[in-house]
Amino acid sequence: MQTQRLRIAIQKKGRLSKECQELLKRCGVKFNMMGERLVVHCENMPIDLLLVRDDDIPGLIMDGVVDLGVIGENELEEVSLERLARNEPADYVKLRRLDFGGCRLSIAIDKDAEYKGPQDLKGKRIATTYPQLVKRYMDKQGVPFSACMLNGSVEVAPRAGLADAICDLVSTGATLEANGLKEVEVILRSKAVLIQRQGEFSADKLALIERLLTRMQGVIQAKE
Ligand code: PRT
Ligand code: ZN
Repeated sequence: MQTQRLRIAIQKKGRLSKECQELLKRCGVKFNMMGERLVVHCENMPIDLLLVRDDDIPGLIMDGVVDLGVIGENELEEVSLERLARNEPADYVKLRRLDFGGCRLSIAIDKDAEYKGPQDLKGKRIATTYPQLVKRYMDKQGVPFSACMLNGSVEVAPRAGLADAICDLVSTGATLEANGLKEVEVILRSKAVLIQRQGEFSADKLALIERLLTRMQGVIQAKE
C-alpha cells in the first residue's frame, strides 16, 4: 500500500538512531520524536518516519513497504543473502553511503591461539549473528566450518565453551580484548547506507528524494 507521503524507515533506538535523526534534521526535515510512536509525521515535508528495529529495515524496503531506509551494510547484506536463499525478493537501490555507523565484521579467536590464516579455522565452530556472511566468506576461502547462531553475547561464546571462534562487529576492539579474543580476519567493512525500494515512484516523491539527496550531499561535505 503506497501513500502520498514519503516513508522512511529508521532505527528506533540504537547505534544508528541518533546520527540518523540528526542527519534528517540537518537536511531540513522537521519532526518531533515523542513517546513510543511507530510513525512520526514530519511537519514541513510530506514525509513519515517509521521507527523500527534495524533488523526489520531491509525487509521493509525489499517488500516495498517503505520508500527509503537507513541501515548498516552488515545487516543489509545478511538479510539480502538470507532472502535470496529463501527465494524472497531481495532487491534495493543503494542511494548513498553515510558517514556514520562504521564498523567491521571480523572473525576473532582466543588471543593466545596460533593463527596463520583461514585454514586454521578448518572444522571449527564459529558463533555469530551473521551466519550468511560467515558462510559466504568461508566458502570463498574453501574452509569447512560449523556455525553457532547467537543473537547476543556472541563474544562470550568461546569462554562459555559454545564455540571455538566468533564472527562479530568490531569498532574499537575493546569488547574483543575484554573477552580475551583477537581479531584475525575482517570479512566486511560496513557503514550506514541510505537505501530505496525498487519500483515506481510518483513524480512528487522522486523530486522529494532528489531534494533530500542534494541536501545530504551538502550536509556530509560540510562535515568533512
Ligand atoms: O534494537 P535493534 O535491533 O534496532 O538494534 P541492535 O542492537 O540490533 O543494533 P545496534 O544498535 O547495536 O547496532 C546497529 C548497527 O550499528 C549495526 O548493525 C552496525 O551497522 C552499527 N555498528 C557500528 C555497531 C557497532 N559499530 C558495534 N560496535 N553495531 C554493534 N557494535 C557492537 C558489537 O556487536 C560488539 O558487541 O559493539 C561491540 C563491539 O564494539 P567495540 O567498540 O568494543 O569493538
Ligand atoms: Zn538489531
